[in-house]
Amino acid sequence: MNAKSSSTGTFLQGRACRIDLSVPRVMGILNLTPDSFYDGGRHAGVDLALRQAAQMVEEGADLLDLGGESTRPGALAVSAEEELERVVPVVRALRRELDIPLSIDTTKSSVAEAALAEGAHFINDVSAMEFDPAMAAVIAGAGAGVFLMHTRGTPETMQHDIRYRDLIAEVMGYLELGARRALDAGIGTESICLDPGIGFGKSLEGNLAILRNLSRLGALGYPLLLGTSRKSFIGKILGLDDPQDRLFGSVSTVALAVAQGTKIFRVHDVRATREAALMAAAVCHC
Ligand code: HH2
Repeated sequence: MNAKSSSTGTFLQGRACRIDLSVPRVMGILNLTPDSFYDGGRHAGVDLALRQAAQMVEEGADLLDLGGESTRPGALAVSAEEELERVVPVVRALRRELDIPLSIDTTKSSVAEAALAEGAHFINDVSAMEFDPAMAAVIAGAGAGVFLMHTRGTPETMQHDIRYRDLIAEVMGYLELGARRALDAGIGTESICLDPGIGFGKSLEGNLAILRNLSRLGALGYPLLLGTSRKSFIGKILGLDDPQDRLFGSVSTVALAVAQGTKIFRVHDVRATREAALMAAAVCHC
């Protein structure tokens, strides 16, 4: 199957799991970090993480995304050892306690490898496997699925220069390159999902331009993941400094993205997102 034919396909293949994309899907965020911009410190440690995961499953999450390193603008990198300590015990516990596909938000192949060995199903790499040259082979070797996101620079530097000659073309080129890296390593077309990276090296206007052009990004031939949840561009438009207040703004972006064919939403608020996405899909037949 080539990339084009997979755009009309209705599933995303992970390691030993398949996500049906005939309706929009919700990826619940589970940050195991002390410093994430919204939920930092809230779910660190196995017990708190399990409780939050169970709550998201109850609310209708289709998969969970576990992160051991914040990627908010300005965040400092953490060591692989630290990230492993945060992520691996939670993957182990979740695999024991809950039946839901797990994605690991990491750019480090050693973290990906350990989490996949514990039974994780997908890797979510915010550098589209650019930062760690060993990443693609690790994912291919485990037969896992991958979320490839556009960024420019590391979280520490990505907001230093947010000017583009043609933002949409650059994002598309970067994601195509990531998909090529994946295919060359032996990851199947049906295991690749792309993400334009809202807030990663983008201005307010850039984020809005992406949200207006999701159909163009979809034409790359892979399903799209979108992460707008409670991000600062919503706060800038609505005058809401506290991420706590940005739920309604977040949910409205989800409905608009469903109308343009986006399939998976990475969010903190599972129930609100799911209901908005399903309503939008019913209206738009998508
Ligand atoms: N956004 C964040 C982290 N990982 N992965 C993908 N694929 N797409 C995104 O938009 C995305 C992501 C940042 O959000 P969050 O995890 O809530 O915060 P932090 O990076 O501070 O942990």
